[in-house]
Amino acid sequence: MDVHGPALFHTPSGILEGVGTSRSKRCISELQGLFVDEAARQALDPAQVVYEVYMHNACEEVEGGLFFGVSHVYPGKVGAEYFMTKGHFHAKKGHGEYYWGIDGAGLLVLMNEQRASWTEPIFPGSLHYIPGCVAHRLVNTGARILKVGACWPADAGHDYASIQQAGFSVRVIERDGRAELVQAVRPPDHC
Ligand code: S6P
Ligand code: ZN
Repeated sequence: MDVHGPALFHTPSGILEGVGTSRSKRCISELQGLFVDEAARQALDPAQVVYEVYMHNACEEVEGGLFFGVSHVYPGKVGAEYFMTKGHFHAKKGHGEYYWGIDGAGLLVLMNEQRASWTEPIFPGSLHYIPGCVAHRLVNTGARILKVGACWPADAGHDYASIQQAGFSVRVIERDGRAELVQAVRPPDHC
């Protein structure tokens, strides 16, 4: 890949455009098994966007390279569970990542290989270092689109299968108008 000239990173819109950039989206229809309430998911508009990812790929998936992206997680819920990303470990487990909050409010859910989970609040200006061997997922607990920047090693890859098989050990739900962390009662995610 041969990318010349600067791309554009608009803030606070979180939109990337120009050379080397791309955009992908995940709709409700693609996320079977991700949320605990499958019946509630099926009752939603299949075309509802749950999240989009803007990417800047200036290199191949090579050791020493870097990828840059901005995730936009839409506000909404499936049943009581907030819209979220699939979440993943990196395929090269030891590779870490930086996230930073651009707009909106949410939680970064983290889980190590022993399935211990913890969260960090995301807000404009928040900075998050995700160590290697730690799965990560974005959850939008606010009323605006949650926009989060990310930079990670280009050869990190994504291990979605581990999350599909065992899920995260916690879920984020709304209870009495507030975000609450609950132990996952039905681990396997199947999206
Ligand atoms: C990539 C980075 C993000 C996510 C994005 C979507 O390593 O962590 O760009 O890809 O937030 O989440 P997911 O879990 O569907 O890849
Ligand atoms: Zn990642």
